[in-house]
Amino acid sequence: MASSAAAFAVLRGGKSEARAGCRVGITRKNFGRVMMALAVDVSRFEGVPMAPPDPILGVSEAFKADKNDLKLNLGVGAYRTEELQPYVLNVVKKAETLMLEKGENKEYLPIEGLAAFNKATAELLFGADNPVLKQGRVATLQSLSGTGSLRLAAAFIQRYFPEAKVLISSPTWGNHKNIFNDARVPWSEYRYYDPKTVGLDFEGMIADIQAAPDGSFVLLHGCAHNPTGIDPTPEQWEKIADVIQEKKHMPFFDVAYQGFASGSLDEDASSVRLFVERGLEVFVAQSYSKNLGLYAERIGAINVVCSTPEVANRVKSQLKRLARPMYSNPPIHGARIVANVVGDPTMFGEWKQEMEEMAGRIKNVRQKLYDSLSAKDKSGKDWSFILRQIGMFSYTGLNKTQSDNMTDKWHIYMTKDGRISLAGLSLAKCEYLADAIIDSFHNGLGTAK
Ligand code: KET
Repeated sequence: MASSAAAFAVLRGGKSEARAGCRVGITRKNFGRVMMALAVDVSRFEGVPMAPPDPILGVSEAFKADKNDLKLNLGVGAYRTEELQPYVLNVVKKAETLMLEKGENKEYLPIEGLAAFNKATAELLFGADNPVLKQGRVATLQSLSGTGSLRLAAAFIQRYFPEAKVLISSPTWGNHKNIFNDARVPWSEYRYYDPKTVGLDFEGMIADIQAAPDGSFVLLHGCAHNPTGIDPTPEQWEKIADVIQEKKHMPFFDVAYQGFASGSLDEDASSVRLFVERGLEVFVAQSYSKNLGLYAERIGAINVVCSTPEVANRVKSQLKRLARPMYSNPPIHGARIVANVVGDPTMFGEWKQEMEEMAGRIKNVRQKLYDSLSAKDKSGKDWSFILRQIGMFSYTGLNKTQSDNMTDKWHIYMTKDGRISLAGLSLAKCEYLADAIIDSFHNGLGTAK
């Protein structure tokens, strides 16, 4: 309807009508109520404008097109080895071998996904002994990784809480706003990052959550906040929970980096567990893109902790109802990998070890980048904020112009908010990166944030 209307508009009064020759070869067909105009020399997509490149995934496209040998992709948050190659975890290969040996079929999964995956993923998140699981109070649905799980939850909010708005941290992962926009869920921002301290604006955050209308949804990053790498302390999480509880808000966690912040799966889930222990109802979107390196498998889950098992059943039934017309049911391969790894004590142990190694490699480059910056930069600038940030990223404080300088002059690809993915950095490239940052910071046109 929209495209036929657009084509019609183009021919009736749009700018193409004015172009010489456009009317040549036009035929008109009657499709019921809409009189459609078909022209051989006018595309039906005339009214479709070019979309801008994605601020994160578009960086990888630009990187691929660059022929310079020095180029470095620090855009997308994807783990690379020290040789800057993509990494498939050994436990993933093991699980896949096992799956092949078993000769499992490719029949459709139920709408809610693979039962063994849903059990494993909820246990990983909440802890296997968590009473909410024993009591059957969690609605868990396998979905299309973190993004798909967030999108499903957003559709649920739009349908059942049409008056509510979602509070999002400023700044946040670039796709959060798109997700809520597309789901037609209103959102506003709460203060999070303080450029003066290069740390958390805790008072601003609390004040904004307090000032929001009662019953708002508060989107929180479970750990390793993207893009800042700054997480609240355990005491600050308690205070955040107090305010959310007071205001009858709904906590909504995005957990895309469990295990990547501290290297410990349990520690990284402690924020979520704290809210659950208080008896609150909670949304949690999970992703296995980063911690199991299953980016392209699109494997994750949406979990909704509810006050009773009966409520959980109803919520789950509605999430399934939303998923069915969107994508019908989720893919099986990644779900089987996760179920095999998390559900098997030996493989689980091996995974934890590999994750510690990945997190350790990132910590090493973080340290080396800091050392290189401190040694090379004679301006006296304090770069120690880099060491205080955690997870895959460093939020450098470079503004857009300076970030452009990083790319245009140094062939270092990064997002324009000044975020660099340390997961895409090697020890060997730290000095080069430090040179580029120092040059961009001091000489890049424009002023630092
Ligand atoms: N939440 C956060 C906070 C996040 O950083 C990502 C991905 C996701 C969810 C979704 O990941 P998924 O693969 O859908 O499970 N972030 C990286 C990749 C991307 O932008 O898609 C990134 O920030 O580079």
